[in-house]
Amino acid sequence: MKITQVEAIPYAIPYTKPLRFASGEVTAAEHVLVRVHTDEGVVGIADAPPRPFTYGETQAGVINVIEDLFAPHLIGSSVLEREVIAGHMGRTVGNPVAKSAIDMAVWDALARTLGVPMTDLLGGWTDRMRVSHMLGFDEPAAMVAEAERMRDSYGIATFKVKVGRKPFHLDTAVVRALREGLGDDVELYVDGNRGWSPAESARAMHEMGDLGLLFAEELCPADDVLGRRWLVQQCDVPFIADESAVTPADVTREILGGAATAVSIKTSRTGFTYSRRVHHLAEGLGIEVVMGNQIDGQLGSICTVAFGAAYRSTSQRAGELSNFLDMSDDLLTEPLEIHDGHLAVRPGPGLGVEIDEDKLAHYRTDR
Ligand code: MUC
Ligand code: MG
Repeated sequence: MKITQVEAIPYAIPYTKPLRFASGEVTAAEHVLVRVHTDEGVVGIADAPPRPFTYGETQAGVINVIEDLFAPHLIGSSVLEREVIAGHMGRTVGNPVAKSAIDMAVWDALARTLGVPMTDLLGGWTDRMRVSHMLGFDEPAAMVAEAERMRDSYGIATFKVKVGRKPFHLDTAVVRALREGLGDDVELYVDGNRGWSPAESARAMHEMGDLGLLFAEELCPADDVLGRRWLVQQCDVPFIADESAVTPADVTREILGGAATAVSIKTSRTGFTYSRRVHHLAEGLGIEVVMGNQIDGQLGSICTVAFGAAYRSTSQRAGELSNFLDMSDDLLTEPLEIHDGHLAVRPGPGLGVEIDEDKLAHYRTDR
């Protein structure tokens, strides 16, 4: 079970439909595929999607930190030593996406070595999750058409609407059009990616008060400390901490400080090791969790559903699992499929997915 090699491979796959939101935009998946090889010939895989606008990481930076700082320590370690590996990576500050990809690739190598599916190894609660689709900025009619397409083609009935534009009426008009167009059977929630001030957020939430929203997420910066607490206190739906709560300690601080009342778990930024800690913490605090999306491709999405399906509380709400539908292609031999609004885990050992070597050769950018 000893690690013999670590690969960090950059690749780029264009989006058919770029995603735009208050803190940035993504037009191509410029990610890093991480592969951890063991002396038994097992290969664990995971994806690192750098998000400079959220965590400051870049594709080149992810590769550098893995090759220069993490890989030398990993070589010779056992894939059972997940806590030792996490502890060593923890000596480097930041870099959540790079650390998480290593962590999940090590877990995948372990699960493949044991011959068990990842969800079973993590917790084994269920084998699928309901899917929530993220709608990026556009005109109201285009966003309604997109949601209808997702509902009609994939059975998706939960939508996270990107908000945070100025003036805020641009976004409240979209949410109203979605509710009117799709009716009361769909679940809607909003994510501001810190785009509004606390006062704008409060006014926008008031204006959408009759639209039956499920949650509000990161409407204003958590650094607006008192303003955000004031906003959260008057919010009548759970207020999700996403990019303001990257570590378990951040979650504790944000929840106890009144900056949020729920948390988004993203395996791309907390791997499996720290996502478990966030999940346990949320259970102890008695707050809701949502499995979030770091603008993941198919490999990242299978990690999210593998974790989300493993536990009762992480599989209650729809998980953000459909971003890959907006990409022009992907790297897996058998593409993920969403049916009846659900994404299932793969039954094989580990994550149960394999990389298509021809596709990787085509999209990798280091050769
Ligand atoms: C989200 O939930 O915010 C956009 C920025 C980011 O870091 O993740 C995405 C989705
Ligand atoms: Mg968010």
